[in-house]
Amino acid sequence: MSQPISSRSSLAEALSGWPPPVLDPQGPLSNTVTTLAWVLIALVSLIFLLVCAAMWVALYGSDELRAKLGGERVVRWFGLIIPAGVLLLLLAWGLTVTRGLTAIQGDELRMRVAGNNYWWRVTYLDAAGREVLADANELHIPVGRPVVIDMVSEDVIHSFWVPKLGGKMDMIPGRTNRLKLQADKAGSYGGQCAEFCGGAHSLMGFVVVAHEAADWQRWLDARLQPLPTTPVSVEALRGKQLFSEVGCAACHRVAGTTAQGLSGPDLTFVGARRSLGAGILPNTRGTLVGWIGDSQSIKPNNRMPSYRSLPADELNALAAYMESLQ
Ligand code: HEC
Ligand SMILES: [Cu+2]
Repeated sequence: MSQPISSRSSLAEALSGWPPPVLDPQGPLSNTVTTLAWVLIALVSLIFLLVCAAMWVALYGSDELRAKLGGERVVRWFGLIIPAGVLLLLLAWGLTVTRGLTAIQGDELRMRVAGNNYWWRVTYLDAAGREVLADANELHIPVGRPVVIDMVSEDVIHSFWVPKLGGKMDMIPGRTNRLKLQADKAGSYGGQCAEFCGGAHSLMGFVVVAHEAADWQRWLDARLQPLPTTPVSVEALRGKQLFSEVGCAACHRVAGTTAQGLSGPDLTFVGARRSLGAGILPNTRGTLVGWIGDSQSIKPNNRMPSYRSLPADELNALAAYMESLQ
């Protein structure tokens, strides 16, 4: 998918919706979670006030009042029966309203997202769970249709969180957890790893881009077309050669080429991404050059070596090749 350069040239725009606001639900599933949160907050506040009042009575109340409220009956009711009842009711209600958050109906879009230090492997699946398309750090979804995401981890525990669209789900090595998301409005929604996973954890973001249903289908169809085999410019061609010569291909996959490395993000469509480095930089020629030349300064501890010894023209050629991949 080609985009005008301007649409990915400013960080604010690239990462619109970031940092993700926590109490601004934009879909039915996050609505449920937010309602649950507000009811709990309201109830807890009420109980807190009651406890404060009881403490006030205990400390400053008249002897008469204290005698009245200090009996065994009061303790039995307010110390045992009412708290137990309130907790049981809340548990039952919470379980009921959140059941819909994970139930599978069958018409959902299916995806798999794998947490990695410090980026996200994104796979689109068909209804039978077969892989259709590989990408990274960005999820494109249709508006108004629930998306069921299988959450896995390829190293340590991560947590996938897009507050505006749905709940938060841990990614645990050796397990598959499920999370449902749904967006009601087109737009981009920021997400963030919500479980400390190592040095660059706070720089492990991503974007969910919600398209109108027809636009999304067009987007998917375009991505499933055979890829162009010749780079768009001489510079990009030079970059393509360098990509295998200097070893990028050992870690990165570019579909339709000999680059099939899997330990880094899939770069087949990297030129179309809104951001680089898992949601931390806008995607421009300048940031591509900066990232390839010294990603360790930009995102300390990330798993890609800095290429400080490459001359500027080679960095530029590599960046041109990256830009052409879309
Ligand atoms: C040792 C494996 C390794 C090698 C070699 C490597 N990379 Fe990476 N690369 C990674 C990893 C891991 C990331 C993800 C870093 C992060 O965001 O935490 C990454 C990220 C990137 C990104 C950003 C992708 C995105 O979606 O944000 C680009 C572009 C990139 N690499 C290009 C290159 C180029 C060009 C080379 C060769 C000069 C190269 N890489 C060599 C592992 C590698
Ligand atoms: Cu993480």
